[in-house]
Amino acid sequence: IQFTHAITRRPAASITRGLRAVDTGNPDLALMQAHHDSYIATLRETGATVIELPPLDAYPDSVFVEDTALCLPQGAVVMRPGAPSRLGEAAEMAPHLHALYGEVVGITGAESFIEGGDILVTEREILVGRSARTNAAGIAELARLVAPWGHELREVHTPPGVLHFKTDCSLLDVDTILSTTRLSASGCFDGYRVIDVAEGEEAAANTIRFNDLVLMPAGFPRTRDAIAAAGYTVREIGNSECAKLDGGMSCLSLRF
Ligand code: CIR
Repeated sequence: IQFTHAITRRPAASITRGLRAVDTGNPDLALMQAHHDSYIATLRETGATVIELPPLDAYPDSVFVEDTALCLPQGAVVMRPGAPSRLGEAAEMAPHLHALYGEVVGITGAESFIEGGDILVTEREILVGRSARTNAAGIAELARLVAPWGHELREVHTPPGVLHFKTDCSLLDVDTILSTTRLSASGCFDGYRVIDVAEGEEAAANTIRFNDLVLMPAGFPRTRDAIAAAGYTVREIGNSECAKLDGGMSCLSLRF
């Protein structure tokens, strides 16, 4: 799977009010911006076009654009984030998707909630994890929207206490998934090749493969070595500030 585009959004000064499961202190905007710059430069290095949207101060978590949409080859689906403070971020993304896609549809049900961080697209199926942000109605609505595009959905479970399904896994290639053992132990990746994140390095699971590079958060040497040993070219990106808000590599872009 080759990507030609990514959409990102610059972090806003309001990032200090971003959501977090456990408070370990506020992120530093300047350092986050520096990490964000290297993230974008790395995506661009692969030849892709990266669209950098301006900061949105009204939405402290808006740097985590992945949660606002699902970008498929046939079209884009605008999400309905389950975090009340993030609901409005989806409408902010919609016009940018219309500019790049012929077909843009949206999750609209008043009871439907779903965030992009809970969705893993592989070549054979779309895995969606139920979580505190994504409910059955949201998943059912997504299934109806993507069925005409030929996609099948499979519902899986996000481990308890984990923000999103993809907090704990990522797709490295057509049939290889990087996963924490607490997630893969559920059997949800049976039939795929699984590379386990090293014990104690669970936060390394939020990694992305983007064209010929694997972007992973810095500071997880055993997992980095395992990914490199499997033949991937790894780039470590500073993630200390996003990590304070439970964010990682996948959250920071929409890729298609
Ligand atoms: C949130 O709680 O929504 C943000 N602080 C972090 C979102 C991370 N997004 C992602 O994993 N896709």
